[in-house]
Amino acid sequence: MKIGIVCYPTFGGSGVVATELGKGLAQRGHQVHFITYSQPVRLDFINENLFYHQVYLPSYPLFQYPPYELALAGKIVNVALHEKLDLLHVHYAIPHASAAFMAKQILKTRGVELPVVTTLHGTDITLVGKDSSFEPVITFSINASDGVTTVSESLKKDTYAHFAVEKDIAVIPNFIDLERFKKQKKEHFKKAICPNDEKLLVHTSNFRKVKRIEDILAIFRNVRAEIPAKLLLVGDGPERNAMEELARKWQIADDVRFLGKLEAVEEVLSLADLFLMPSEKESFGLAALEAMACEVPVIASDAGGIPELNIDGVTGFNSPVGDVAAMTRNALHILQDDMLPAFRKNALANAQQFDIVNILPQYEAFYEATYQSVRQAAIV
Ligand code: GMT
Repeated sequence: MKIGIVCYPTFGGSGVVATELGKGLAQRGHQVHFITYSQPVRLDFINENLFYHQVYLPSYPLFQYPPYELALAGKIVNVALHEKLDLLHVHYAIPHASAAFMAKQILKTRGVELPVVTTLHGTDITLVGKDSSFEPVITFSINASDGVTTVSESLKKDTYAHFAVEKDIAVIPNFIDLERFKKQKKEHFKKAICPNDEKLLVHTSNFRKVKRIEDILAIFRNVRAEIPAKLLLVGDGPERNAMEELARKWQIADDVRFLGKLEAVEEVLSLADLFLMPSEKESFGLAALEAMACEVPVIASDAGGIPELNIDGVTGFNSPVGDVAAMTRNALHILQDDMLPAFRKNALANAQQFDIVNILPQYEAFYEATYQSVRQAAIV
């Protein structure tokens, strides 16, 4: 198939899922065309089946808010016509689903029927999307998509709860490349960070409010009061400065390192004893899956889709959002030397069911079904 993929090109989240999906599809012989405003971070190799089309946004003094959605719709039309796309897959509803709808209507006037699949990822539904300024457009463009998927059962439920969506939603969970995300031998690196065999706690995210970084620091402070421990924080975002200040205020800064954005996150995860994800909302928790694939148990909140991934008492623990005391207790339980190996083993075993090899065919089957149903409808 010739597949167009629209996504955010950024580190983490939906952009990573979309890019890894496109790379996997290209390896299986599909021709994949990425359409984004800059080259996706994980689009780090090129082959004969991978193409990248940049969306340019002309500037004009009148535009206080440059109309990205129009430029994107125009680019989709252009790529669909010239590359003869069979299907378009958009990741994250805002503004990709409505740009896809506009492109689809324009293409119709040129005799081209472009099937559109929309994958909802999380905050496009649970946070930003349900804001009254976006809600009518999101509802409309989900219903106007030819196929809709969510990354967890929980997000599917939230979509039906917050929007008047009539379409069937298929759940296709996020996935991981186990060839890349596996525990690597990094003893020298671990010794450098934890010279006295301290336990190492890790968190990776975009440092937005929704990730509750303050809870991470609070859990760490409590754990460190009981056992020698260090904390590595990977990523960057709006909360970072305030959290650096808080670490200094709580006098734990010497044992906390903010590493910023990192490409090879699997190297850091390979050192970790525990991963922390106390998020306010989390439709799936891809970062936790990456940790589990590197044999790291997870202490998390029970928000959204996390319990579908992190099995309570088996691969880690899930507690109510904000329950720092429970999260601390559970962290200390897992970090006991006689507990850790079993939790590590279970984390890896559960991560294996999300192997890209198992999930990619689900997307292929969904594309095929969507393509056929659009074709049938066009014939009738
Ligand atoms: O807010 C974020 O964490 C980024 C966001 C995104 O779409 O880029 O992540 C969401 O999508 C990820 C990939 O499907 C999920 O693993 C995350 O759980 C989800 N984040 C939230 O729901 C907060």
